[in-house]
Amino acid sequence: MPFTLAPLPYPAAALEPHIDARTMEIHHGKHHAAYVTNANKALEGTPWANAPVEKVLADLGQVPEVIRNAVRNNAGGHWNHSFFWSLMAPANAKGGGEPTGALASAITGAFGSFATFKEKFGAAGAGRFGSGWAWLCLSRGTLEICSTANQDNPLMHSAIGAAAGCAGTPILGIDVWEHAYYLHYQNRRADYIGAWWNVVNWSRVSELFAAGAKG
Ligand code: MN3
Repeated sequence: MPFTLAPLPYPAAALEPHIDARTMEIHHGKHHAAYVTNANKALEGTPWANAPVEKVLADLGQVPEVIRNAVRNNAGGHWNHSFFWSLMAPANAKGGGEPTGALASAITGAFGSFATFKEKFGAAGAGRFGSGWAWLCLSRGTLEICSTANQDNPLMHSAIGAAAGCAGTPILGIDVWEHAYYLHYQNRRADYIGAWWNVVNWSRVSELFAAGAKG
C-alpha cells in the first residue's frame, strides 16, 4: 500500500501555547500531506511502491537516479514528520519536564547534565543553516547530537553515508524548517526551540531509547 497521512495523535490545538494550532494544521495537513503525495508519485510503478518508508530510506542508494532526489526529499519528509508528531504531547499531559530512568542516566553520562544536553541540542537546531533537523541518536551504545539538511535523516546513513549528516538510531528530533514556527515565532527559531521543550514526550523518547539499546 502506498503511504498514507495518519491523523495527528492529538488535536491541532493541543500543543498551545508553545506550538499554535494554525501552524500544526498547515504543517500536518499541507506540508506533511505533500510529502506523502509526492513520495507516492515518485515511487509509483517501482519495486518500492508498497514498501515501508524505513525500507525505502535504507534502499535510497538503489532507487533509480531519476527519482532518487524526489524520494530522498519526500519519503524523508514523510518519515521525519510521522516521527516528529509522535515525539510531542500536550504540556499538561505527557509533554515537557525531564526524562527519567535509564534515558536520564544516559543523557547525563553523555553530556554531563540535562541542562547541557538541552543547550547542545538547541544549538544544533539553531545552528542548522537554512532548513533541516536536529537529532539525538543512539550510536554504538552512546547518545550523540547531530543535524541534517532538508529532509535528510539518520535512516539514510546506510545508503548515502556521510551525506546524510547523521548516523545511528534517532530517538528525538526537531524540525527547524521555517514552516515549523514562522507563523508564531517569525524569525525567532531559538524561541521556538526553547518553547518546544515544554511539549517533548519523554516517555515516548524513553521507549525509543530502550528499543534502540536492545539493538
Ligand atoms: Mn516540517
